[in-house]
Amino acid sequence: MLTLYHGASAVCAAKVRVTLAEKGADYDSRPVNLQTGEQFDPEYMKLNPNAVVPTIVHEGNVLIESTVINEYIDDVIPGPALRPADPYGRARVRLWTKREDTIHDAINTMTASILFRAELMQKPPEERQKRYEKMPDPAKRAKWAEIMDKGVESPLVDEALARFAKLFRDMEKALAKGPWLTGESFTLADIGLISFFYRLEMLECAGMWTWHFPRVTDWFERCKARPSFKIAIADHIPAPAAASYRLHSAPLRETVEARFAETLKLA
Ligand SMILES: N[C@@H](CCC(=O)N[C@@H](CS)C(=O)NCC(=O)O)C(=O)O
Repeated sequence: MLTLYHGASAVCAAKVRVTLAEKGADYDSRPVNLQTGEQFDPEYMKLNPNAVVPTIVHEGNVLIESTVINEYIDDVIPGPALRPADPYGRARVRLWTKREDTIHDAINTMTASILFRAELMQKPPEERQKRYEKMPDPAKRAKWAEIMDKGVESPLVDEALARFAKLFRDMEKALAKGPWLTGESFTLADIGLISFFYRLEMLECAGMWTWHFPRVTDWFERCKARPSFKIAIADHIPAPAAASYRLHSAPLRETVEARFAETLKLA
């Protein structure tokens, strides 16, 4: 059986859970608590030197990187195919999944500036720094320090909003030929974005698409209606976490929506 190291609300891990749910596959669940720093445990870092989730172990092989893991699962786990059989179709899926790391970076910017910062500000400065000082990537540490300092006022938030504007525009165009991002079939291209959208919804940012992109809005509602959404995403969010998202996101909703509307005008 496949072993999955994951975090309850970690969006990259949720991507892999959705793929497993779409396959109808069972897995050995190994939760990693990102809030208490279990990702920095030296034993876990032997599996994933980047100190992030997800990681899988399958037939003795360790694999990291959610996009790569999803392709591997599609190849080795029985169930419905989540990519077309023809090379051009697979390449079109790949064009979407290739963007996921940069979109994830933008999602992380929004989460850190709206939620993590507010939660960490309630702790003493030494505690705050502990959340990111062990991150192996210096660029990631610098990003966290900047966001802890400036919050949503950081120019990194503008960069993230510009990335979403481009993504939603591209999706709106692709979905004109839908119903899914690459056409008739639901694929890894769709799967890779669902947990990102849900995170933005939890951060009270859904207006970014519901106000401007009707096909994207419809696409996300159809993704949420699939059984895999409840099994792999919604059921994993603990009630106190959902409450914290609401508490910290609601006061910033109008600011973020207005900044996004400005971004759309500029882009
Ligand atoms: N490119 C990696 C990114 C993985 C990643 O950054 N995961 C986040 C959760 S979504 C994480 O584990 N963060 C740990 C931390 O913030 O310390 C992937 O797609 O697997």
